[in-house]
Amino acid sequence: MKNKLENIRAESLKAIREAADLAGLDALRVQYLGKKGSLSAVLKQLGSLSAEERPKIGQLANEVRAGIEEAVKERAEALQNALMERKLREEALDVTIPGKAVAVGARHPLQIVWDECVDIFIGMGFQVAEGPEIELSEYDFDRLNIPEGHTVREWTDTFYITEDEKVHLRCQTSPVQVRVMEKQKPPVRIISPGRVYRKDEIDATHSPMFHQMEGLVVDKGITMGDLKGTLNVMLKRLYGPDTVTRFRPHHFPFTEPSCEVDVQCFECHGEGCRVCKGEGWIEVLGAGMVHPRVLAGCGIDPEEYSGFAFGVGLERLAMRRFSISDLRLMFENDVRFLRQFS
Ligand code: 2NL
Repeated sequence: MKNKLENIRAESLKAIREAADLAGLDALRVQYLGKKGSLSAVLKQLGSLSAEERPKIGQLANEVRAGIEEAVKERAEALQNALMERKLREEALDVTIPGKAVAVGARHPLQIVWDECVDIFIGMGFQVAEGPEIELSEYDFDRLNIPEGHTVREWTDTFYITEDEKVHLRCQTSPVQVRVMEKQKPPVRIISPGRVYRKDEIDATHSPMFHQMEGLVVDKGITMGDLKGTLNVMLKRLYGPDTVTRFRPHHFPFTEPSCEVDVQCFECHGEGCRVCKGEGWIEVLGAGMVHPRVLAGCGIDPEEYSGFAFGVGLERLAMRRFSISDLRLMFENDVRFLRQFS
């Protein structure tokens, strides 16, 4: 029996030292130390020994068991350490590798002036109104007091959708405001930014599609003073607090009286230079008191209410703001152009 125990000790210790992984090691532990293991098998035979031998063999068996347990513990630790080291090696992060750059876009220059204008007017209590780009000629022309025979109504000036010229791509955002006046009792305080269409040939200053922002205020007692005050605030916010403005008489069918608004040239301060083409002034927008016929056509009594309106081209605003010399750059979507405004 002594030999058997020594054999078990030698064989098990060798196998345990060579165990390749934790699962294999556990199988060995069961094989040698388990209830049905080889050590238990030997111990079952202790009873057949003489009283003299029994304690010696018993003690030896205990030593063998302790030795095997110790070996299993050591091997388990070694395997666990090796496993941890491999994981640390394999899952190591190289924190010095440069990160992946996120491609951040830039707002389009047109969007920048659009947002700025909207902010300015929201700050003065206006609401933003939107409407269809395909309009009824009734709303884009007739209701705005634009008579038959006006150039804007010509085939050559407008993109008609229907043969009878009753439906077309809007050439201003005024019909949006007509629709608001029809539905909403004064006070009305709105701006309507959006796309408009004219049948123009493309060049450095013309495009068949461009963006306009119109504004409209209707209430009791609205005067030219309100118009001037509001537009001065807008232009000073856009061009700086020292901006000098000029309101010059003009004609629009939908306003009476009407005016065009200039800002004094920021380059020469009115002297006349290349930027203002010798004028000293730069035209920025058109405006006027809403024509009584337009108010009446929308169900608003012009005896009780008055209003002012204006329209400004957003491309021109952006071109002046960012010194862009060619309108076409706005619509070519060349990233080298767009990145300049980030
Ligand atoms: C321009 C400037 C303008 C308006 C637009 C307008 C809208 C309604 C009633 C009256 Cl609903 N007027 N809009 C007024 C004056 C000027 O645009 O240069 N247009 C060709």
